[in-house]
Amino acid sequence: MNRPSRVAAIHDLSGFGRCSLSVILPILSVMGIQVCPIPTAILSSHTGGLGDVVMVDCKDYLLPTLHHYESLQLEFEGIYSGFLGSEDQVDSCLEYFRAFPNALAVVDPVMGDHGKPYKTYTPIMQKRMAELVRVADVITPNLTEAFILLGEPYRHEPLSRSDLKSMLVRLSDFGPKSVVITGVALSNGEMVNVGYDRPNNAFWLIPCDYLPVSYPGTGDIFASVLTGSLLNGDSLPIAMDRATQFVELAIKTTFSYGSDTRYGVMLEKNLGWLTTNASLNRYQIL
Ligand code: PXL
Repeated sequence: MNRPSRVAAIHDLSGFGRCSLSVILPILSVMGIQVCPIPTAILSSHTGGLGDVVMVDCKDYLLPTLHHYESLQLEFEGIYSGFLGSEDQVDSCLEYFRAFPNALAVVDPVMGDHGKPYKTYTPIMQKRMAELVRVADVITPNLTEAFILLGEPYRHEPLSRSDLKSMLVRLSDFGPKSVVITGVALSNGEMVNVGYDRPNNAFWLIPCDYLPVSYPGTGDIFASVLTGSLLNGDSLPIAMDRATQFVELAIKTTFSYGSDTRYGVMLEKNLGWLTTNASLNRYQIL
């Protein structure tokens, strides 16, 4: 193949606040991957505390767009879904995954954070997201989303390594070969991202430097770097390491400016790091 890998990115387009397609496009592009954005909804900003958001649901856009791409006989090496605007978009995403069975199927089951679902994620939406997870190769829930998928109440207390291994295995029982859970506090006080590579029965842990601050969009940034890295041939732990280090760099850069956290991380200042192809070795065995 003499063209860059191509990914269909089925996410919302939030105009302000640096999340979803606004960060996925530059990240995958700088990693040498062609992104075809397929907006699930258009919003004036993310829904995390910026007042009355204007939202247009693109539910009638997804399937005709798939049919157009099929008529062009386009090939995709990745199909990557995230924030969905409404329930029936789950069916449209399932059609995309079905149409490109050889593509890496990445589902970021965007549903909530800090123990709570996002405003637009009703219990029905949460249930339907679990259906999408079943057809994925890779899923990247944060801890809140992992508990929602497992149908268990959120646990605020730190988790043990064996709790996490059990969660990873039970999530991969849904179908995905690779499961990554982000933003986990361990019993020893460490913040980590953890992953499971089912075919190799390998559990991985990437330590994160903790700062007492949280920005919207960091889950989207993590999942896009992970997706780009996997498509570029990295192993799961190396891809997790790259994604973790990039999110950490973006957070630390932004934190140093003391900007309004609702505006997201200053991605523009750090994108270049993704072109360096640095050697990474921070991963550990979970
Ligand atoms: O980053 C997750 C996300 C994506 N899309 C929208 C959001 C959020 C998180 O708040 O509101 C519209």
